[in-house]
Amino acid sequence: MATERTLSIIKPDATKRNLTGKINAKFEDAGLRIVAQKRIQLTQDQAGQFYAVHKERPFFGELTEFMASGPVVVQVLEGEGAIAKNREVMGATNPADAAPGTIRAEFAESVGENSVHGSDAPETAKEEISFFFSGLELVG
Ligand code: DAT
Ligand code: MG
Repeated sequence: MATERTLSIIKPDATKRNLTGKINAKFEDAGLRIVAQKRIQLTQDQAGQFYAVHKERPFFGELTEFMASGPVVVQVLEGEGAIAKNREVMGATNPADAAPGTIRAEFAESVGENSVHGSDAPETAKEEISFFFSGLELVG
C-alpha cells in the first residue's frame, strides 16, 4: 500500500481535557507520523466551510458550534495507508459503537463531541489538508 497523507483534527472536547498528547501517542503507536501540526481557533463560519458536506444534516448547527467552542489541533498524518489506518485508530463515529482501544472508545464524550476528525478518502484528504495548510507548511 502506498504512503498517504490524511487530515486529522483533535476536537475541542479533547483539547479542553488536555488529551492532545495521549491522542498523538495513539497515532504514533499505530505507525502514523505527524508531519504538520498547529493549534487554532475556528470561527463557526470556518467550521461550516470545513463541514459543508453536512450542511443539510439536522446536526449541522450543533456540529459547527461545537467545532468553534474551543481550540482545535489540526494535523497531517503520514504513513502506509494512512487514511484507512487513521479511521481505524479513531474508531466509529458514535463512541458507543467504537472498538475497544480506539480513540473514540477511550476519550469521546458523545456522537457529537467525539474527540477527533479524520479524512475519509484520498480526494477529501487532499482538499482538507489544503483547507488548513499551505505548501510551505508541509515538508516534502
Ligand atoms: P466521522 O467524523 O466519523 O467522519 P461523519 O462524517 O458522519 O462522521 O460526521 C461528521 C461529524 O458530525 C461527526 O464526527 C460528529 C457529527 N455527527 C455525526 N452524526 C451525528 C449525529 N447523529 N448527531 C450529532 N452529531 C453528529
Ligand atoms: Mg466524516
